[in-house]
Formats: sequence, structure tokens, C-alpha cells
Amino acid sequence: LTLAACSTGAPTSSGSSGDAGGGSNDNKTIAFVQGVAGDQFYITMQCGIEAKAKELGYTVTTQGPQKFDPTLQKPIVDSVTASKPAVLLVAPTDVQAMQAPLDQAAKAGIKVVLVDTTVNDPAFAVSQISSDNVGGGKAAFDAIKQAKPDGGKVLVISTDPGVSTVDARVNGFEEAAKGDSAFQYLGVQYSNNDPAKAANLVSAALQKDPDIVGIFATNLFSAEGSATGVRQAGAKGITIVGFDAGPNQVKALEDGTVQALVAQQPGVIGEDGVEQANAALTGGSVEKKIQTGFTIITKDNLDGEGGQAVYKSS
Ligand code: T6T
Repeated sequence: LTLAACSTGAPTSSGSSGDAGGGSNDNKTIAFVQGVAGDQFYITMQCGIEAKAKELGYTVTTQGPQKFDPTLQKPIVDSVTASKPAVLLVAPTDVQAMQAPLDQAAKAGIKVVLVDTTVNDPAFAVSQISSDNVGGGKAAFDAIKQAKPDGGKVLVISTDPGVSTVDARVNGFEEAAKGDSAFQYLGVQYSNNDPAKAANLVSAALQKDPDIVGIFATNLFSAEGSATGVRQAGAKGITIVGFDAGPNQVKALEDGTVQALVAQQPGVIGEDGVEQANAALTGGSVEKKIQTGFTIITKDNLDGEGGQAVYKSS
């Protein structure tokens, strides 16, 4: 669980040398394209990538779209492809829309490693690294069940359909909820990764079904908005379980708005991504698929294991 420290205040390494590309053997440039800029999950992943890159002698450039949106991410990937880094580490924002741009990157001779999310046909990728997202969704249901053993209505707030990670979390949760007759699964609503929209969805859902006992929010921004929605509705006693663990989520845990967080290991995903890319470039053995674990954080373990799993904010 110990993430490589992202040295605060230090300049981030950058692959600025204009002629580093071109496919020569001494090309040691890594381009990291985040799902969205400013997201603590991807910031922590960037820390892991930079630490491992430094160790292995690579330089890193990091870019992310302003929104988790393939129409904004595609031009970034296209320009990265044109600049020919040795490696592209990328979290595609949509299983379909990002397929062609990433096929292109691989065709251009760039070693593409999928970190976090994936696409419909990831055959071009040298490796894929992600959390056990189905297992994380199931764990979120277990956490709600533990808090609400008598069962009741449960709702899921996700981001957008077509995002592989959150779709898998929804599936894991849905299967577990439907398999437990004490619970009534109300389905999933999509917030477009916008906390304000997630808050409105939750307020409206609570008006319609004031007896909701639990809400699973499938990522950082869904969880932030869901907590706001419950607060705005003045609803008491609802169990919110969120995916991800940024500073805001921890605050919500501490003040009792949110009861549990499923924290991923973004730093480890980043480190593994660089290791696999390096193996692919140097003729080492490459693992096609790596699944990383998660930690359930509650108020009770924030001082120990839970606290260590909290993401970095810069
Ligand atoms: O949950 C993470 C990531 O795994 C997911 O693919 C998108 O949302 C996050 O970045 C959190 O905001």
C-alpha cells in the first residue's frame, strides 16, 4: 500500500526535448494521458508513473482533458501520437470512441499501456492495468449490507455508460444487490461525472423514494455529489458508499455523511504501467493483464491502513 511519494514542490519531469521521438532506440519518453485533469485518482497515478520513470530513466509528460469526455481526449491522444513518444500510458474515456485513436497510436509504433479504463478491443495494448472493479462494486454492496442488514432500496449513481471501470463497478454491485432478496435495486443513474448533477439526481430520487437505505456512488465525483444531495434533502440515516478516496471524500467520512470508501491503488497502477512498458521496450516478459486491489476505508481504520490508502491531491 505504500505509494511512491510524489515529491511535493519538485518540478515534474517533462519530455520537452523536441527530437527525443522518431522511434530511435534511445527514445525514453512516456506520455501519460489522464481520463480527466485535476482528478486526485489520476494525480496519484501520475506520482507513481513519475517515480518509476525516474528509476528507469524515462521522462514523462502528462496531459488530461478538462472533462471526462472522449471528444476532448481524442485530440490530445492524436497529438501525442504525432509526437511519437516511446510509450503511451492512457486511461481511455469511452470503450468505443477511443478505440480508433488508440489503434492509430499503436500502429505508429508506440507501446500503448492501458491504465485504469479500457476499450472494446484492447488487442493493440502491450498491457492493461486496472483495479478489480467488479469486485469493488460487490464490496460496496457488502458495505451497505453491513450497515443496513435489514435491507431496503438501494440506488447507484455513476458517471456515463461506456466507461469500462464504472460500468464494471455497477455490474458487480447490481449482481450482488439482485442476489439478496432483502434489497430492492433501484438501478443506476448517470451524472456525467458532474458532482452538481449527481446531487440533483440524489435529491430527486429521495423525493420519489424517501425510504432509500443505501447509495453506491461509483467514483470520486459521483460520491461528492451524492453526499451533497443527501445533505440537501435533509435525509438522515442513509448509507453512502463511495468509490475512491480523495481529501473531500475523507472529510465526508469523518463528518459521517459517507460511511465507507472503496479506495483503489492508483499509484501502483501507474508504477506497474511504466514497468510493463519498459519490459515491452527492452524485450522483457510482459504481463498482458494486471489487476490491482482495493482497500475499504471507514472512520475506524483512517488512522491506519485506511489512511494510507487516501489519494494525493497534488
Ligand atoms: O474512479 C476513478 C477511475 O477509476 C475511473 O475510471 C474514473 O473516475 C475516477 O478517476 C475517479 O474520479
